[in-house]
Amino acid sequence: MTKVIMAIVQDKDASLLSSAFIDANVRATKLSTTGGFLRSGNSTFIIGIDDERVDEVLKIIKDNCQSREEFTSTPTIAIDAAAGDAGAGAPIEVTVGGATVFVLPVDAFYRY
Ligand code: 2BA
Repeated sequence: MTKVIMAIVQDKDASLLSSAFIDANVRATKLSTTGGFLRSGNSTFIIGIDDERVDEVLKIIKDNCQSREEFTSTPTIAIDAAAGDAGAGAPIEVTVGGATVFVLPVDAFYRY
């Protein structure tokens, strides 16, 4: 086990992605998380994997997650300020990516 992949995906894709990991015999942990900007739920997968399978896992993520247009349901103060008085409180549209992925080195791995 040489890498940890952390993948933040949309809830809508999480179930399909979980199934794809099982089919490919990739072990993963799914966390229910919240995007800092939209403040709505998303899913974060933690995957411990050997170096030689990193590309395979990235492809599975890419193939099972899609980007979507979303509207902010609870606009932040920062958005309101950027929009000016006229736009205060108005929902804005953002493109949420299919997956935001970090690949990290693993110093040690234990299973007890
Ligand atoms: P959220 O923080 O809820 O962000 C959702 C989407 O809102 C983002 O999609 C982006 O299109 C937009 N957005 C985020 N911050 C913005 C800002 N300051 N100004 C304007 N638009 C902004 P993605 O970039 O695809 O990100 C999807 C989710 O991935 C994020 O949800 C967050 O949970 C996570 N994420 C993205 N980049 C990250 C990073 N550098 N570190 C940690 N988590 C990250």
